[in-house]
Amino acid sequence: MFNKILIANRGEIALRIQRACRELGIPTVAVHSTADAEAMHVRLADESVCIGPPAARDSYLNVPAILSAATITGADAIHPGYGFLSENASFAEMVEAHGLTFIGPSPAHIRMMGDKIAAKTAMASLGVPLVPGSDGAVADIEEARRVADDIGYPVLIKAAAGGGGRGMKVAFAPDELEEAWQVARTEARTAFGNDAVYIEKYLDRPRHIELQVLADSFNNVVHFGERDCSLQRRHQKLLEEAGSPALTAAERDALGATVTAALSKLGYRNAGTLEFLYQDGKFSFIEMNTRLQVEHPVTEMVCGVDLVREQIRIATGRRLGYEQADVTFSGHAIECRINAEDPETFSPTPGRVTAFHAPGGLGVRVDSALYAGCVVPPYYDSMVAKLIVHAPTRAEAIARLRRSLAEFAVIGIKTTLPLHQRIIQDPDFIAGDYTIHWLERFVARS
Ligand code: MV4
Repeated sequence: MFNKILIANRGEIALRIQRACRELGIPTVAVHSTADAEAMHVRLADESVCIGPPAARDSYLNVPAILSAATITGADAIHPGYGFLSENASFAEMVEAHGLTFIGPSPAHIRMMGDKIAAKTAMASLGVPLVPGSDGAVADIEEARRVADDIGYPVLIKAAAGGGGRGMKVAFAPDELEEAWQVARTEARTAFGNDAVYIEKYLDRPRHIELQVLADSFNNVVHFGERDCSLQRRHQKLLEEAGSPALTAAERDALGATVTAALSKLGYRNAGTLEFLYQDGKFSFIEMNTRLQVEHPVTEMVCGVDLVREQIRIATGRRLGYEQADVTFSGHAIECRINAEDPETFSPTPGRVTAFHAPGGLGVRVDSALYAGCVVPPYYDSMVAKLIVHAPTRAEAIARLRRSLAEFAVIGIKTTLPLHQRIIQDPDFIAGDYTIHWLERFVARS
């Protein structure tokens, strides 16, 4: 086991990782910017190192400062959390070049999945279903036209270096293709410095369903079921569920069997999430995330697993020690992301939290680094808390969510708590009847 772990992150996820480390008896090092000197993740760590000024590029993305902090404190592993350096293959390589362990997948797998074309090519060759589309990159408009005519309109042009919704353009008919092609290429080149693009059939009303996996260093791979992350606005998720209200246990088992077999052949290691679009009873792989995700707690609640503990054990070379048949699913979990944002305009609302009261009771979990008197700085992501509820059925989880949201008090700054209260009262939400487009329309009509 590691002697000391440096956590290269801030906020609630830094606390989440500290908690797993503490239960394993491993001391932690926090890193922080000057803006976070009073932050909870610094206060709760065994040691802390200031790594730079507020701007993330000078602190939480400052690789030399983070590696120096690990060296001077004698840390032997780095957990990157999510965001920041978590999917930076070069960072993972540098961590290993310094004789430290990167708690995550191999740099080669991080790099492969960062290239959406390489990811799709690999998954297709391993039998994972894809959306109909181009076989790899599309070189020019003539080829784009042939592919689009072949798969049929509407089509979506995507950047190989994209992901998370950046660099996508739809063409609903042949006369829109050339314009979409030019815009997508130019955006890919300017945003990512890589103008490689590919084409897919555009699915018009999918759900966003992702599968959580863990893999050890001996090609043992297990999955922990799906999360439904369809409730998003501008590619920012607001609420996630495990399991999906749209799937049967048989559909989950079949997808899980395909995915775990594929990742075992690929030699993938540590935690990963495969993103699928689900429409008309079919799953289509779109991307793979090679990090711990924000919404991992809903999976932890229904499976009774500590995913961060598992990540750390895997990184030390331990075997998983259980099989797919040992993973069981119990009840239903829902997570609300509470952001420091105006619930109507979504503009960020940094500032001082004058009072803070988190809900509690059976089946309620709050992951947050807020405390009464803390300051939410303006420099980072606006998510300040995650409220996760777990109950035997989805209906009971919604009831528990309603009472927990009513108990939750974050005073001094506006948050998205009132928006969640409205969402969970909507008949479509209560029926589980929504796609990736539902929330944008809900926000627009209210
Ligand atoms: C799609 C799609 C429809 N058809 N691909 C957006 C982010 C990136 N991860 C993939 N995305 C999409 N790919 C095909 N072939 C619709 C989206 C999409 C989306 C996907 C998941 C969650 C939210 C979304 C919001 C808008 C569009």
